Amino acid sequence: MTEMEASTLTKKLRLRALELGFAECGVAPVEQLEDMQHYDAWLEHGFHADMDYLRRHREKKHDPGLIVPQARSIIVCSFVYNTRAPRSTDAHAEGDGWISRYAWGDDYHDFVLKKIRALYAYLTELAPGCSGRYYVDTGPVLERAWAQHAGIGWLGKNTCLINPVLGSYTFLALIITDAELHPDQPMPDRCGTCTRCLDACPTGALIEANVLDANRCISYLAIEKKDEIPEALREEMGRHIFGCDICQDVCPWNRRAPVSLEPGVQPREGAVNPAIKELLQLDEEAFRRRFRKSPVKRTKFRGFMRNVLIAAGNSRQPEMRAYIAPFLEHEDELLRTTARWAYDRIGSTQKQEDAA
Ligand code: B12
Repeated sequence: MTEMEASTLTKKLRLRALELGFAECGVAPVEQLEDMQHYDAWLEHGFHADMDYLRRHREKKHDPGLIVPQARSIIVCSFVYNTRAPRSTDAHAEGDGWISRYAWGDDYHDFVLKKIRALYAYLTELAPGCSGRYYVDTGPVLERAWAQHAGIGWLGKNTCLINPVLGSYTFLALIITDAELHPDQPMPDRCGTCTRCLDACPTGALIEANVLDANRCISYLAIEKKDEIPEALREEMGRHIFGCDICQDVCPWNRRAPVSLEPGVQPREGAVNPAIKELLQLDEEAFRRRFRKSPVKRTKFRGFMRNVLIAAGNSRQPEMRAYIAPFLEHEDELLRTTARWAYDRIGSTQKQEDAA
């Protein structure tokens, strides 16, 4: 393929990506990424917590050629999930919890995957005989690092991919292919001297610029951690029930972040600032119904209720105790012990207030 042909093909792909609803599309040439040194150091420090798959993915992440033989190009697209609704850092009622912005609508693993699949189909139409693999989140690929090399953002101090126009409320999707495409230039870092994200993280999970210790990250604790949440971190979790948006909500690049009209990301009823009391009354069946096809289902009922109980404790509302009480006798030890913690926390808060 001549350079001219590669350039035309790349332009056509970009146009198609925009038509499919992606906000950005760039191409990174497959090469050794310096970022992989940071990745290895991160694993060595145990910052991946219990996410063992990140260790298993290491070799393939180093070499995309192990996924697609003769891989030459990585096409990275971003998809805006921001909607016009409050930030976690805005004041909200003490009886309300917080579900992460990205989880207000449908599961992006489904609807963004459909879009990247369609883009891949178009690529194979334009360049018959090429091969590739596409992923949204779950593949053994360092998505944000490739996105930076594809010129669609930089790696912020909060570790998120930030784009100067779009901000960071974006999902990433990519295609690894052996097709020859016209590469973009990596995007330079524009965080400057700002440290708002580092300063705002309640658990100190951003231990330095660009380095996140998942063991302390509220998003990890509330979504990925399967068992007990360490007591020392429960208070700092505040009323987060699923994921966390703080390090993005304080980012100045998100102040004017555009919103998406995609039906899949529009908040479902009760997704924004859900009432904790109401959530404590869900049984397994009602949980499954309410969060069908939503990212929230990932925690399953058990993990979700553990988080809701912690949020209830942190709400400091005496009337919450009546809703926590049934869990004190729950057959699952995790829910029983978390309920005890929540119940006692409200008790101790009440005592402090009475004494004051
Ligand atoms: C594991 C994982 C998590 C973990 C760990 C997060 C993390 N920071 O690594 C947990 C569960 C905590 C998590 C949380 C979230 N996640 Co997540 N997650 C992933 C996943 C599957 C892998 C990420 C990974 O490999 N991390 C390993 C570390 C080492 O990578 P890194 O932090 O990006 O570090 C890089 C740089 O910062 C730099 N670096 C590291 N150390 C150093 C040191 C120095 C000195 C320097 C200069 C640079 C540097 O090099 C590293 C390698 O490139 C990706 C999907 C994928 N396949 O890539 C999604 C992904 C990163 N997550 C995503 C999202 C949306 C989230 C949340 C916003 C969800 C939420 N609201 O709760 C939060 C954001 C938290 C945060 N600040 O990162 C999006 C991010 C989109 C974007 N615009 O950035 C992704 C890309 C999924 C997707 N397809 O859309 N996530």
